Amino acid sequence: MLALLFCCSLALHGCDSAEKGGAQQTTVEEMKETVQAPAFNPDSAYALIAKQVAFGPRVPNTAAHEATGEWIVAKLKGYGLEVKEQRFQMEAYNGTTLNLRNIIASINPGAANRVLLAAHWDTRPLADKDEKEPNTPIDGANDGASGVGVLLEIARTIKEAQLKPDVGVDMIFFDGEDYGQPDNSGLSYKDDTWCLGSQYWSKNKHVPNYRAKYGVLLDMVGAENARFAREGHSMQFAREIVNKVWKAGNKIGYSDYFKYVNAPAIIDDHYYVNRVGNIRMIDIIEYNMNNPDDYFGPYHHRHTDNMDVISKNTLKAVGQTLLHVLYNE
Ligand code: AHN
Ligand code: ZN
Repeated sequence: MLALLFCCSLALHGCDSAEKGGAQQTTVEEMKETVQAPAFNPDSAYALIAKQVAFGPRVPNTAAHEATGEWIVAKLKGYGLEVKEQRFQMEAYNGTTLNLRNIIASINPGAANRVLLAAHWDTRPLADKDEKEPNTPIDGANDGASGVGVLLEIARTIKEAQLKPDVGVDMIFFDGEDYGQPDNSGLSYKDDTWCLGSQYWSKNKHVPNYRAKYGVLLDMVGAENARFAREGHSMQFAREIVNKVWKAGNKIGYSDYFKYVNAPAIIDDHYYVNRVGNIRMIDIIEYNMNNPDDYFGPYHHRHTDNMDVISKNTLKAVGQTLLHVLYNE
């Protein structure tokens, strides 16, 4: 849909004088008529998260991981997206060879103007922050499954909707994000042990010379009362995109979630997409504003990261905000 421009002060003051007036100047952005995006269904997103968790922990080199990858591909194809898979191997911090798979899906593949959405679909092989059973894998309902659930539900919503966004949408489901070196591994610190799938993709795009206007990464976007702050690398690489998304979230009623608060920079998939892949990407990631000792929520890398932490209200806030952004590009 073409953005409809109108000059709101024309009738009262005449366009020229209003513009020269400075204080009354209206930016082009504000003069665009807002497109109403279709409704994001949080019940459906919740079910898509529960389904992933039911496979068991999605740890690379396990049957549950393989089966979940197949399921994500089948879901995307079922929603009419064009799907590409990247299978590759990388070595983990502890020397294990990981069999990994990035999944890339496209809506409206012919559109030149594109937005890239991302989430990681693997789960951490350990619960290294948990006092109990720190060496067994976690459900990763929030850390992993929530972002995937929101993306799949966005794909389903666009498929079902009569009105489509003008912009093309690509979705990347990164593998091997959460196999990073634990703090207490006893090994000397190694760089670049997290985010293996995004490191691979950033060097080996699924399409040569792939370009997107910008990207949005979702990580831990499902916990009850989640707060999303302006993360440091997102601000450093893509401040205007943070502003755009936060403005959208606040405008449509989710000011409890999208906070105008700055948070420290973290290494997450968006870091490699920005630094190595040369595509600006922000991270929507929960920030625990009340705990100076831990960036993340109390369930993080613990066995409590299960379906009990997932809130449909949070899923709705994130999913509806992203749909609003896509439909207004
Ligand atoms: C670090 O802890 C360095 N990065 C967090 C990335 C992450 C882990 N996201 C989910 N799990
Ligand atoms: Zn994690």
